[in-house]
Amino acid sequence: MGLDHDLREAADQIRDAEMVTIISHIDADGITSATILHLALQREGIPVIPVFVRQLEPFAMRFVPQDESLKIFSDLGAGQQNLLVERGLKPDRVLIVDHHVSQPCGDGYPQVNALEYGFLKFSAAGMAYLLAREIDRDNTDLAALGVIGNVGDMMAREDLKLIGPARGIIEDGVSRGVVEVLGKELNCYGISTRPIHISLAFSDDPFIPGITNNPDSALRFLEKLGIDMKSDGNWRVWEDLTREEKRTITSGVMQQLLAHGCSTRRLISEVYLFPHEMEHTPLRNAAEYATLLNACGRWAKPAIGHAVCLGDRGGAYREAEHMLVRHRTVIRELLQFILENGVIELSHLQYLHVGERFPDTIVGIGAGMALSKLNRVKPILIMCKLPEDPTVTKVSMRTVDEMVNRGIDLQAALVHASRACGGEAGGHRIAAGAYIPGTAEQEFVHCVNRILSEQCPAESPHHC
Ligand SMILES: [Mn+2]
Repeated sequence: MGLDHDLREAADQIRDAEMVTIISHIDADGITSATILHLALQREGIPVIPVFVRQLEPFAMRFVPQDESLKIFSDLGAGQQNLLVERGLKPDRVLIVDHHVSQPCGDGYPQVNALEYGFLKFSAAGMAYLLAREIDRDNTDLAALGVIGNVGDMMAREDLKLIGPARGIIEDGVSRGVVEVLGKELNCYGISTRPIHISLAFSDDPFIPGITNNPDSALRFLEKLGIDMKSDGNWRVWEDLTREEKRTITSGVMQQLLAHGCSTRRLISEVYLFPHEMEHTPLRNAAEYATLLNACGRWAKPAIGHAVCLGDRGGAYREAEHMLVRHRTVIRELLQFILENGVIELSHLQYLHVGERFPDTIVGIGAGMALSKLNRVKPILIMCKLPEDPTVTKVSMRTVDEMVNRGIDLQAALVHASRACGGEAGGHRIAAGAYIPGTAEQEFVHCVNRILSEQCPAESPHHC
């Protein structure tokens, strides 16, 4: 047993296959892990058919063909092995490449699962990459996709960089020339596509008093530091700045944080660039690339994201860009809706029901963005109806680092509260979600509020 042994077995199983179906999740990690496997198999001369599903539930199982192909489940499958049994899939015809908690099921199916090797911050794309490299050492050019999947699954969020076995992927990518690591960058998003003041104004991690949510004052702040905002009439982006300019802005932001008594712990992060991609596009860095793929998945076009990962820079890329624009537009509308309708405040959370106006796939993102404009001390809970099943309510919760440090654990709160009403929950301390019966909404919200009050009894609101 052990990682190396399991990878060898999995690689052998793949090499023996005459045809493969890859069943993967629609998010950035699912799309990149499917692409890594797809390319590795194609290079072995094995025909591949990719299938993307929102989640592996009984209804989605009908997309799993009942043919002789080897079924590789990536970024899903570990927790749904009973469904594979129900579908009549034999263990020698299945391989699971995952990083989710495994569900005990008879002898189980062959799998390479990050969790089983103690890799807590390692996504399915990471496992897919290790497997691709096991199949052929020359597959290290796929390292960039491995990095995108890990970043897309928030594996770098807590530590402000990828850690553990993901460092190996980065090293491969660097020596292959497909990944460039910038070690001490300002922690902000949109470094390849957004005007710098917009990047700063959108930053809420760290929350910069006077700058976050305020593009005009971000612009004045940068002008005061003597930064040339434009070059040849075009807005410059973070990536365009010289080392000296970056240093000036970073120390300016640090002073701004200190002047307001805020922590500078989240100021600096590591950034992963892809030097072979075109400048000023979302393909240039891992975080923006992951958003592009998530946008494709959330708008039911994962195959478009997959085509982009496979190298399409024509039609599929243009369509992906459209998805990204649409994604942002709808998120902005959702944010507007939340702010205009207002949240209802309880002692330890604030909540709102958005009905079925917005797709449930973006409600969590909207919640996170709204929080930076509301009382950040109170975790936000947003509910929405599921279009495919109006009896079910989807719940998304978000909080901020400071509250996690003070004991808030949204995942624990939602799991506990869901149990009481027959729902299901999952996630992380800082962001979690649940599906609950529509009839239990009120009781659920109050139950979560009570649990949060136990997790963090003291109410000492702090502005950042
Ligand atoms: Mn994943």
